Order: sequence, then structure tokens, then C-alpha cells
Amino acid sequence: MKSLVVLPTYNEAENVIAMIDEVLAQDPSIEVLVVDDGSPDGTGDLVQAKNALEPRVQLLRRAGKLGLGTAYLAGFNYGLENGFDQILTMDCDFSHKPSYLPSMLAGMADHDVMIGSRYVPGGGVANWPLHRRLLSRFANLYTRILLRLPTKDCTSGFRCYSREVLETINTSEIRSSGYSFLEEMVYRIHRAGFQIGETPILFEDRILGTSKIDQSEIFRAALHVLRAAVSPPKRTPRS
Ligand SMILES: Nc1nc2c(ncn2[C@@H]2O[C@H](COP(=O)(O)OP(=O)(O)OP(=O)(O)O)[C@@H](O)[C@H]2O)c(=O)[nH]1
Ligand SMILES: [Mg+2]
Repeated sequence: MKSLVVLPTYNEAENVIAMIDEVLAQDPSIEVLVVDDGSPDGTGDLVQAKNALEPRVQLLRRAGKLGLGTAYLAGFNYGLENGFDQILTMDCDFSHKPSYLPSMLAGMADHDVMIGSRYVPGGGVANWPLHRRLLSRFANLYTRILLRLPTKDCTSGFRCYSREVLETINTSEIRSSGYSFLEEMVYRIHRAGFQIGETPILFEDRILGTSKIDQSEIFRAALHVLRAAVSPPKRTPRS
């Protein structure tokens, strides 16, 4: 099985090389694609230099900050075009620890999608201020109730998708970036009848670099989920 780990980056120069090294060390079947949005801090150049030494690392450079959702889409397209069996996504700030990759991959034996989950037994959050914890809890509760989802962590960006899932879901119809992209993906996957598994992770706030999520993103995400609940996207059942 060939696995691609997609790392979206915007100004992650302090984290990116260490993340790549730790990801590659988990399993020889793993390759990495960094989707960098013209980071002014030189993240792209660091990855390009790494690519010259390490064939398991590829770089996709985009002209400017085009958003997390479209960075995931670009990663999915690359993975499908290059024959990967499963495509994973992770934040490039060590909040998603590469040491969980083996349990994510193991879960794919009996699921179509695996989510690194903070909200199943054994999972959790460390170093997050109270307001971030409450916001994340609320966002998950809101999404689960409105979209009637059984998934406990709908906003986690630590995921593994099978090739079949990405070929079935109309991902190009998803226009939102950030959190609501992730929520809409879970919704579409669940409605298509795929099996979603969750493996516990301890999510730790980043130590290096800065957060890129702004306040307006939270409201956009809440509205997007509401819109999906009121007018659901077309179902694309698995064959
Ligand atoms: N390519 C690309 N990557 C992005 C963009 N915005 C964020 N990222 C990356 O997406 C990942 C998650 O972003 P973070 O800023 O850590 O956001 P977060 O983890 O949801 O929020 P925090 O908990 O505040 O860190 C990181 O690897 C970022 O570098 C973007 O517009 N384009
Ligand atoms: Mg982060």
C-alpha cells in the first residue's frame, strides 16, 4: 500500500523539515507532499532543498495564500494522479504527532477513512487555553447535531482517506476552506455510506510558529454547516 501524507504549509519554516523527517521515519511506504502557498518565510525553499536529497518528498508551490481547503484538494488530486492507495492530511505544526501514523494506517484495514480524534476515549488536548477548548467542543457538538453525524471529532485535520473515498466524493464541489471543509468532507463521506473510524490522539498546541486561523473563519464555518444542514449537497453513494 502506497501512502501519501499531505502537509499544507503557510509560514512553517521552523517546523517543516522536522515534521517531514518524523513522518518519513514512521513507515517506508509513506511519501510526503508539501503544499506551500508561497510562504514569505522560505518554507518552500527548505522543502525544495529537501526534495533534492530525498525522493520521498515532493513540493507543490502555489502562488499565494489560497486557503487550507484548496490545499487539501490539490493534495488529493496529486495523490490520485500518482497512484497512491491512501492519502493522509496533517497540520505541519506538530499538533498532529507523526507517531500516531501507524495507528491511523492500521485502522484503514477495516475503515474507509480514519480520523485522529481528540474526543474518543484515550484522546485529548494539551496546552490549549480554555476558550479554544470550549470553541472546539462547541463546534463539534453543533456540527454533530445539525448534520446528524456519529463522528466525535468532525473538525480534526488529521485524517486518512482511501483512494475509493476520494474518487467517490465530489471534492471539487467543496468550496469552503478551513474547518468547514473538514466538516463537509465528513458529512459527504458519511452520507455516501463509507465507514469512518476514529483513533485517539493527544492534540498539543504548536510550540513554534503562529496560528493562521482567524476569527472570521469560525463564523464562516458555522454558517457553512448550517447551510449544509438546510440544503444538503447531492449524495454520491459508494458503488
Ligand atoms: N497551503 C496552505 N496551508 C495553510 C493555509 N492556512 C493554514 N495552513 C497550514 O495548515 C495547517 C493548520 O494551520 P494552523 O494555523 O496550525 O491552524 P489550526 O491548527 O487549525 O489552528 P491553531 O490551533 O491555532 O494552530 C498548518 O500546517 C498551516 O501552515 C493556507 O492558506 N494554505
Ligand atoms: Mg495548528
